[in-house]
Amino acid sequence: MAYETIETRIEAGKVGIVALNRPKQLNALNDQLMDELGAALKAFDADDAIGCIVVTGSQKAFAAGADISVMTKYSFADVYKSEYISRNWEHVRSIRKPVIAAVAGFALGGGCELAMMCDFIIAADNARFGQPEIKLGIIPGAGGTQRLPRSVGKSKAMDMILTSRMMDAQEAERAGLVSRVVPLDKLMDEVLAAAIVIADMPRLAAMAAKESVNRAFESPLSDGVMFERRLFHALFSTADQEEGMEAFLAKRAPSFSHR
Ligand code: DAK
Repeated sequence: MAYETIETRIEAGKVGIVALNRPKQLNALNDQLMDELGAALKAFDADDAIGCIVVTGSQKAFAAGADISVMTKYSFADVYKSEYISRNWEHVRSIRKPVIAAVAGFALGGGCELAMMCDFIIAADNARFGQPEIKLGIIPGAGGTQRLPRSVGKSKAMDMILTSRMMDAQEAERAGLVSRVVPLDKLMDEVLAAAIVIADMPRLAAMAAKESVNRAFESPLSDGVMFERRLFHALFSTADQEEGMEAFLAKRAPSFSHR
């Protein structure tokens, strides 16, 4: 499929990369981009060769938020009737393979929310995160008021959302918003290395781990632990569980079949 607002490629035969590509608008997110991103993510998710997906932007901007030039024309009736955001912004949440956000530069508003919808964020040392919607007379609307406090705690989330201040990469790492910070010129190398490690893991275990960690955000502890326990039990029916344990005991490298 030919895309106009994103670029896709496959690295090492097993990692799907989606790069947002509206450089003049700092990758501001519009309907076309979100539709194309959704289509690309779903295609990689359905491709058996792919074991991990990376969403990234440019060195200057992961994404500077929803496209303000589009939003400025909307009324309540427009956004409510057309299910603005809900209808095509949350595809990433339905992807079952692990998705890493590789963030350099600005990740603001919907851009920060998109990064938080991914499974984890690796940031370049020039990354800046923020939810500046309040300056536009709105609030974060793609999950920012919910995911940011779960990541960085209530106090810091309130500080960012109410003052609109940006968080730099180091603060984001200290606060737990990002898993690691790497030099800008090493970002894609580091992310690709992590993505290859994940892609080489037994696929069913990686998918189950993702599903179980995400359940921690959606349910009380006892329900989450029960969900984890059931998936843990289920993995004993996979060929890769047998292979992984036999290989460990035989002191050899495992050969996973992803079944
Ligand atoms: N939308 C459209 N264009 C944008 C943009 C954006 N979000 N951000 C930047 N651009 C454009 C600029 O207008 C400029 O275009 P030209 O003037 O060259 O034509 C170009 O990108 C370069 O930007 P700057 O000249 O401003 O570059 P600087 O380096 O000086 O500044 C900046 C970079 C990122 C600090 C600045 O561009 C900026 O503050 N941008 C806006 C950031 C922002 O406010 N983001 C939040 C957007 S609101 C909803 C759910 C979710 C949302 C909405 C509704 N519902 C459920 C209904 C989400 C909302 C948002 O994300």
